[in-house]
Amino acid sequence: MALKNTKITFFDLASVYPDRRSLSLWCWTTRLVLNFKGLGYTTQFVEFPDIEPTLKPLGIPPTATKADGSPLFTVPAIIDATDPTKPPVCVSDSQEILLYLEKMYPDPLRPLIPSTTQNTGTYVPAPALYMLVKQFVLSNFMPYILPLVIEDMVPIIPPRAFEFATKAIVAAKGEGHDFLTAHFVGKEGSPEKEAYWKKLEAGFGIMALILESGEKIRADSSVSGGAGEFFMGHQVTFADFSLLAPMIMIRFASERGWERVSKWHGGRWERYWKALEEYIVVA
Ligand SMILES: N[C@@H](CCC(=O)N[C@@H](CS)C(=O)NCC(=O)O)C(=O)O
Repeated sequence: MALKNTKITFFDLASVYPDRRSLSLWCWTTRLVLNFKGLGYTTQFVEFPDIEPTLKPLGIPPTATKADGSPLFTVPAIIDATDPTKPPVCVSDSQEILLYLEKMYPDPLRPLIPSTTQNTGTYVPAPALYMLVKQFVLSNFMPYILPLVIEDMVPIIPPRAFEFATKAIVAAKGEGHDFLTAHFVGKEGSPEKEAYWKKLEAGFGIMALILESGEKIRADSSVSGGAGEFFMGHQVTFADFSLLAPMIMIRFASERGWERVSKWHGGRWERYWKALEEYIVVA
């Protein structure tokens, strides 16, 4: 698909991979949206210690407040300089970026946030589905993913970023901690770590159940074209990217971790990855 003629700078979190691909769930949700929409963009990779010094002078707004009351600057962020007659638009926070891109560059036949009134021509986003998946992932996947992949992830984190994250942990927990030990739950195969894998598998199990029941309903009905493997059948929506992003995080941090996940639920997640693979591209 030809790229749209947009001039967007995307600020993403760098890893040590040669293509610098991110290990960040949030950054991946934004990249998936940019890729899905076929928008023209360039990536500026930043490491943790460089986020604030890079974003602040550009006028990109912070997304939260630190414990000491100062503003917290985060990636993903974008600057959209597509319209030469207007000042560039700076947007931070993956949720805000999604809403901005969906509004500025809508694709009525492939809305990422399907609207309840999409056939009437009035755009009224119906956020419930993707919010449900996003919140589910945050509560039921994220507490387990980092401890499960941390050992494999550490060598892929740029050393300065590791030191930066360690400093924040020492500030919060005191000396004797680093980014690895703070998230470490046990060696691969230990009962402690296996218990975490079981919890993550249970979370994926609920998502499998939901996707399966949708497939069954659609297969039983007269919907043309078969069941479809996404939350909305054949239509990819942001609900799918909310589920795909943690899978990307697992796979890019730990190939052996992904080996395990990809076999769960009859290989569903390997198939899901393949169905969405065209959007998992570092441009
Ligand atoms: N609510 C934000 C969260 C983004 C976020 O936490 N990003 C992390 C990287 S994964 C970050 O930039 N952290 C900077 C820091 O903690 O100093 C979003 O959805 O974009």
